[in-house]
Amino acid sequence: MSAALHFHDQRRTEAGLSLRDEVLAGFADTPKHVAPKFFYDRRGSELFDSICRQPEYYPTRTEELILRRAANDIAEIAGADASLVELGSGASRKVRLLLEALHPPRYLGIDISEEFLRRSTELLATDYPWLEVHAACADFSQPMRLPEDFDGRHPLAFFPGSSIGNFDPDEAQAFLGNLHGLLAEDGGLLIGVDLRKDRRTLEAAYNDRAGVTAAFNLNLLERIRRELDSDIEPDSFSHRAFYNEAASRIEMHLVSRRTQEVRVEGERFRFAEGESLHTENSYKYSVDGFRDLARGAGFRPLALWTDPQGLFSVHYLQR
Ligand code: AVI
Repeated sequence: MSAALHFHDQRRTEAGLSLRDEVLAGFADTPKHVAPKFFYDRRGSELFDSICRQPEYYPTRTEELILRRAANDIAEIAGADASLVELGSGASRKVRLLLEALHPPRYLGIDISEEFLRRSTELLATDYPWLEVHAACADFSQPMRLPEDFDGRHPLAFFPGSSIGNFDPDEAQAFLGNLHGLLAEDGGLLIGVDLRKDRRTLEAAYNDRAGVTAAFNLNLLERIRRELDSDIEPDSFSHRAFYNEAASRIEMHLVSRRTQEVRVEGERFRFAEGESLHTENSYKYSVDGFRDLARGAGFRPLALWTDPQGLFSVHYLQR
């Protein structure tokens, strides 16, 4: 364990972090839904890490390949004194490629899952003794501020993994607008964005043969059972993921295997057989479509890297 870790607790209980409120509101709605940020308890973060290693899930390894090839160019654009701020840091290994190329004076990892965040940032502090390592536990889908040490210090924000795709396009633009406000005048944003492609490749990535994505989706119900007063039975739901081409997104659902009534915190909710609980959208963009979105949030697209197959993109946006 490293003593060098600076920890900032920026959780805001009023800002939509409550699983209870989310489930009670989402189960009462038509169609039923729960926001994907609730996937990431400890088990969910571990399962996501495992998804990233599945052969069908191309985004992680493709983004790593792009970053490995582009790291020196990125370092040149960012400049020598840029602090690195990683959003949704989790167990990310990608940031190591950047740390090694940029050699920044300080790093801040921001994540919603405290345990995972502590573990991964402590490891970074151990492995890079020259680096000042900060960790902020925060829900970055809500407006937030950078800790003082990072304010106005030429930060480069890094938002990998196409997590931007988990917002609806309107929310994505609002989120990018918040980030634009968060960064100092000469700051930049390096962001990974999954690209549109054929249905087969996309659907395979969200229906891996080992069943890890299914377990990740169903863990949301396990979490409701563990953390709330609920009799929900995860076994009575099935994982479903498909490409909604018209909307340019993968949709994930949990489908009720039978007609059932579920109790949560004293309230009862009816699920018909085949009724779906919508748990995630994962939007896929064209390069131009994403650039337009970024411009709409005030950013200036400066550089772009993709892989030879055109599966994934990494954009450098200037504030
Ligand atoms: C975190 N996010 C970008 C992943 C995605 O691909 O949308 C989450 C995920 N859901 C199922 N598999 C991976």
